[in-house]
Amino acid sequence: MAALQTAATLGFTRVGLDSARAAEPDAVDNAPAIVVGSGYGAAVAALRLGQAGIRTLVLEMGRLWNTPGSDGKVFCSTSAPDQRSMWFRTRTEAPLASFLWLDVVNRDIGRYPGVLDRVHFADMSVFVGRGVGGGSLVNGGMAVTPLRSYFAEQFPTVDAAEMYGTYFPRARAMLGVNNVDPAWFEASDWYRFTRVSRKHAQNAGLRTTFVPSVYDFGYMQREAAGTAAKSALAGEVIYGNNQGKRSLDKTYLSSALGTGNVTIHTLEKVRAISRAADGTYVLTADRIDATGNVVETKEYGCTYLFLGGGSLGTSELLVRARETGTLPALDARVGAGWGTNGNVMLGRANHLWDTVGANQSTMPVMGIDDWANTANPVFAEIAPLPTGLEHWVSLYLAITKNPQRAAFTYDRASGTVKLGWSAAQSAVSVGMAKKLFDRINAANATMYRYDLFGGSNKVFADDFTYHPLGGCVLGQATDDHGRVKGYPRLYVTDGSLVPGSIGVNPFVTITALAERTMARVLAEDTAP
Ligand code: FAE
Repeated sequence: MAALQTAATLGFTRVGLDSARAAEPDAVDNAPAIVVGSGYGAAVAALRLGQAGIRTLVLEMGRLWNTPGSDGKVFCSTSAPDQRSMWFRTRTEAPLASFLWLDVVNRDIGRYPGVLDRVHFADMSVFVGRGVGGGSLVNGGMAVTPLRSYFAEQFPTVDAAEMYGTYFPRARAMLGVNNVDPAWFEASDWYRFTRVSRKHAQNAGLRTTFVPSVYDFGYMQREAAGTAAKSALAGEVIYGNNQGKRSLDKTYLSSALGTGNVTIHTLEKVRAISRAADGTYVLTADRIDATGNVVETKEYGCTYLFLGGGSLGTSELLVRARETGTLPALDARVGAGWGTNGNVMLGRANHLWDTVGANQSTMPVMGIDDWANTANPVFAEIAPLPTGLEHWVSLYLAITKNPQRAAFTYDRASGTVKLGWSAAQSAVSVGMAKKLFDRINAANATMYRYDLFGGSNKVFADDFTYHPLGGCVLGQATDDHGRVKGYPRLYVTDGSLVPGSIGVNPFVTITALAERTMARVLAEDTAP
């Protein structure tokens, strides 16, 4: 972390370039390689470029989360969120909007570049992390490798043997994936909620499976024993974890900065990409201050450009570039193939004797795995609802095999990029989740909760996703290694490569695909 703090505060001017560039105007900063964003795909790119000795600049629109606030903590708590919680909002917009229909979850906050964003489109909103580390700062840490057969179905042109033999293991090792100790899990107060949901799934004849995590379970056990400061056991997750989680700033990005070749600029949002006559790329970026005001507009030049702004960020940049004519030769499939990974959230009401516990860890460790049910494939993670009080709620995030896809389009009048996902497409995910949970309710004589997602008795939260995937699908908008069609030395390394669905939580897949891209690109494209 020390390396990160030092390097990220360094200025960045004209790194790694020879004298041929010296004649360029002062306003232009250049690097051989630029990486947009600092989430999973971007972090892999930055590390592997840095290790290859290529000077690299990372441009991240969020802030570096390393400075404690007045409470002594870097991130604010979920129960008393402040300005650090959300990206330029005046009120938080938590996924779980209410309890007993009461508006007791969300809070008024000051506008600030907070760590969690909820990006609204017409019929879908998308939660994303903002800051050095992207989604790793806010996510639930579930580090799941997809079923090999489903990976092969989604990526028919990728060598699955190589992925499962080389890149998935490499990604898991680098991310610091570990497993909960089953004996500790069975005895722990903090996972009673999971054991209750497991019992109810088993009563319906369903299979459950442990899922690995990037949260350090050794640390969590010390939290439980009272010998370490509580984070997962103190309700921390969607607004950041102050301890315990191996987010990217502690893994890939820290190593990237350690190479001495990588620099990160924060609070700089890339808004346009074009190409100079000599084939290099030109990026226009707005530098913002803590109030969101643009304090400077910068231009950067690079030979190699890696897009890691996530499914939304990368799709937006490329759709705009194609439609405004700055990169007119981009493939027609740029912007297409987007999906929600079939996400639906829901709650069930338990019987009074089935207590879920006042103590709940925020890190899920188990899923109900009914993916093999070809009539209705669903993988549902058993999610926590840590309120500090017994509430008898079992919460789930279901990942359904929803085949629906949508596209991003450019709206000339507003200059914005829209997402064509409709409520009818979400209804497909709901239908699948309902089939599974109707079974569980029938087997346990339980019912759904109607009070958790706003005042309209909504049972299935189908209007948001944690897993935006697609928009620049591998093998369609790019070649089989993330090279963007039509533009040499332009690459995509993030979740936009995944065609809308991967059947499990996606960051291990995104990381492994980025490792595969970087191995190929460094071997073939950057040779002198
Ligand atoms: P991502 O991590 O989103 O990073 C993109 C970065 O680029 C961000 O830092 C942006 O601020 C930045 N950016 C975007 N546009 C620009 C621009 N124009 N200029 C400069 N910077 C830009 O991308 N997944 C799991 O596998 N397991 C989980 O347990 C899990 N839980 C989740 C819980 C929550 C609440 C959320 C929101 C997500 C969760 N996810 C989980 C999803 C996971 O975090 C997500 O798939 C990855 O973070 C996506 O990685 P990317 O590299 O695509």
